[in-house]
Amino acid sequence: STASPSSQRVGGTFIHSHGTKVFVPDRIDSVQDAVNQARFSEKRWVWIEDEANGYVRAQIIKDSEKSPRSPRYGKIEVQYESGHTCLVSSDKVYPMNPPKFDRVADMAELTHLNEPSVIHNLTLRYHAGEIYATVNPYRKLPIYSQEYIQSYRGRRRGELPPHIYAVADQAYHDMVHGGGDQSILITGESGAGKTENTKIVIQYLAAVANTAVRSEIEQQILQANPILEAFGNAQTIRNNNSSRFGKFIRIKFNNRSQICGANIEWYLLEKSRVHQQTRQERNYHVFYQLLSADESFKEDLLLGGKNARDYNFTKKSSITIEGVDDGEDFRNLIVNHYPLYLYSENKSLDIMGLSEKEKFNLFRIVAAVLHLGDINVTPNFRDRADIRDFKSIERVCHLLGIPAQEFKKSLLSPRIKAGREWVNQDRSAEQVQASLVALAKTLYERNFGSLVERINKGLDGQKSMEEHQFIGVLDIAGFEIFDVNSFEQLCINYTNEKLQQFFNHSMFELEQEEYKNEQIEWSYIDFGLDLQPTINLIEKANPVGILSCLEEECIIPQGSDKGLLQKLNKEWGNNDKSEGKYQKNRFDDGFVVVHYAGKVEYSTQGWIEKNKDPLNEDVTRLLARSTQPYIGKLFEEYLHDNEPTSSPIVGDHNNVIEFSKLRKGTGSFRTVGQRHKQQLLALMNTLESTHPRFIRCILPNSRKRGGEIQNKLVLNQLRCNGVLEGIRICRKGFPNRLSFDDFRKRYEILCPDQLPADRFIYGRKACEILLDTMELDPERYRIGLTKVFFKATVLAELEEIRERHVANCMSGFQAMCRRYM
Ligand code: AD9
Ligand code: MG
Repeated sequence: STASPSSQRVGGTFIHSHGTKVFVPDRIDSVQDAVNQARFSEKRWVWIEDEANGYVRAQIIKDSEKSPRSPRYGKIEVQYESGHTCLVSSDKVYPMNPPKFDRVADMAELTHLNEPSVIHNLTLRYHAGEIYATVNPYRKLPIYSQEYIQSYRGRRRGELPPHIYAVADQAYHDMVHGGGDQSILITGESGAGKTENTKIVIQYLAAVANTAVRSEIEQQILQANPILEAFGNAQTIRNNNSSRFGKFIRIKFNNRSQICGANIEWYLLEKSRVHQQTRQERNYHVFYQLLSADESFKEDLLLGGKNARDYNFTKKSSITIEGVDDGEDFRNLIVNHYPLYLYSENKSLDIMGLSEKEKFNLFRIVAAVLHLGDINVTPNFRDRADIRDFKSIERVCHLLGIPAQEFKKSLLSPRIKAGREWVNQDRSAEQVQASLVALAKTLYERNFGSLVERINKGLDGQKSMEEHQFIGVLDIAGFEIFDVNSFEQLCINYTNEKLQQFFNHSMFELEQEEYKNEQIEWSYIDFGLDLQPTINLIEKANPVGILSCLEEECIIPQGSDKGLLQKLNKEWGNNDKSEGKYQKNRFDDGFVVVHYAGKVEYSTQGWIEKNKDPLNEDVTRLLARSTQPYIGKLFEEYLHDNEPTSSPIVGDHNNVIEFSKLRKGTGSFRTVGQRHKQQLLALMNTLESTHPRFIRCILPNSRKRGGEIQNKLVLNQLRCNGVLEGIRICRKGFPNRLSFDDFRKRYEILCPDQLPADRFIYGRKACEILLDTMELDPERYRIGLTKVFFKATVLAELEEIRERHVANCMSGFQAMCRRYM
């Protein structure tokens, strides 16, 4: 594939906005363009809001009546392309950009900056293979070749069409030239292309930032991805390789701007997938990969002769993914990245530097989790649980290095504290089942955490001492609004609310910086503040926000989901404290939060449990003393946990499960919510110290297919990913600008004879004269030191006038030609 980006362009003007340029051609070039333009100009085309399709085209037949008494007041008569005419409310009608704006590279440049125009433009670009302003193509495009990398190297943004390479290159360029640490934030909904683009950014940086020989560290960084994906990705309805965790990768550079290390931070691994998946989805890839491994390897993990159809945690949902060979993936995982048997001598292939033992331990846990899922708990007499198949227990215990009898006893009848005494309490079958599931989830998550830690150790080497600057790449799930939204959605939406606030703040900070530099009249607005009430509602400690309230409810002995909701309603329900961001929900089983992306109804069912993450502590104490050091380390905080503690013992509503005691200290947080909040605050601190860049990925259709774009789906994402929020803010400022010179060149034609040709006139003065003559409302533009700034839509109108003017001249010219031919 040798296609290279073309940037051949004919005469015209670059209009600047947000540091980017858009090209407006001077003359209409091809016949087709001229025809399109003429057709467009004949009629007044608009977009009409439409329930089913988002927006449809129509033309205005008659404007609304001015008099409020007229029945046609506020109603516009339009004709659809089908020929059908009707009256629509004027707030459902949006102006359409002339065709010359079709496929404009930067959305912010559209002069009619409205939702339908953005979608229309994205659609046109998508079909032309111009996927950046990012739209997932779902097919291989010849745009990631070496030629491409070379062509983007060191070029200024705007010189070449938008591309993820351009963003990566700018970040690198800015870092090298004294711009400090950089970050690239990639968001979008599941399947939109975040992870693919993250990999592309890292590849690009590895390609441009090294010396001739590819260093070991760069290979390690590139190889970290397949390892993380095996353990943290799974097939879902939306994406065959869906990341079930968020990550922030820091690429570290030395003072010669060479890569000298990296670090990965992870967020919110979806633990529940370990024990349940919907029918068309899968468990984490590694389960199927391991079960497709060579028999000799499986035998050591007591999986000999078995496959994914044999285990409870894998057999209930889909087993294979079209086009994916799990066996081959496993060989790639261990041979290339974990040279388990073949090349263990050969250090150069042992890219991540894991020892045999370390590799085996990772799979030891995966196998143990599979075996845990197969322990069959049955009710005994008087509702007490029993496990009849002792072999199933022995398999797990063999792998985990703990005594089987004790494990069984701890499961069926754990020690709990009653008053001052420790007593054994019998459990029901459901309770034992639940604690097995909780153990499987925790084992898997801790294994994942330990893997990332180990990868980080490899990536950091001794070279991290040289760290001078970094470029961070964030790949994290976008806003989620499902039919039923739970605690997981609150965590992810809270994250996105914070990221959006950061976006608003930094983008428009820059914008306003430019206003200041140009000394135009403008009173500063902090657009980040718009989102503050929602953020307060979620994270504040006083008044007690949602997370803190949940925290409290998890501590008190009788805490319950109902109790949580009652407290929230009491705290936030009846007053203006939340500034309208908190509302009671319809069924009284949860609440509604007004996010920037829309209202989300959360159901609070199961929150206490989800947040506390209960574990059978008798079992965790056993694990802490495992004969396998790796296992012991995963649970080391339980090692000296024999003594009754003075902190209140937390029982659940049935008062039977002994929850993790309240635990403070480094690394282990009390609850899921608290861990996430801390991590998020740390992330935001890091991001705030960088120069950020934002990439919004958009899923074109929900069928995992190429060449198709679904309007409504795209519209929803634009709303959720803040593009429309950005447009809203843009409208308040002066999004379009032209240098004095460009403005004069382009629009002088509209005011013939105003500027004397023989006399030199200073740029600013010339602009003032022209703008005066045009009788433009002074509120709609500002004259800076070097540029004229316009409110949204002003330039579009000027363009239209200019177009008509040029067309008139042309027809006059043609008439003249005809006369003389
Ligand atoms: V999730 O939140 O992890 O479920 P992502 O990460 O947003 O999601 P991902 O990057 O995994 O989505 O992309 C989904 C699929 O789209 C990939 O497996 C590819 O098949 C496809 N894709 C995405 N981007 C590109 C691209 N630039 N070129 C070709 C792509 N295919
Ligand atoms: Mg992903």
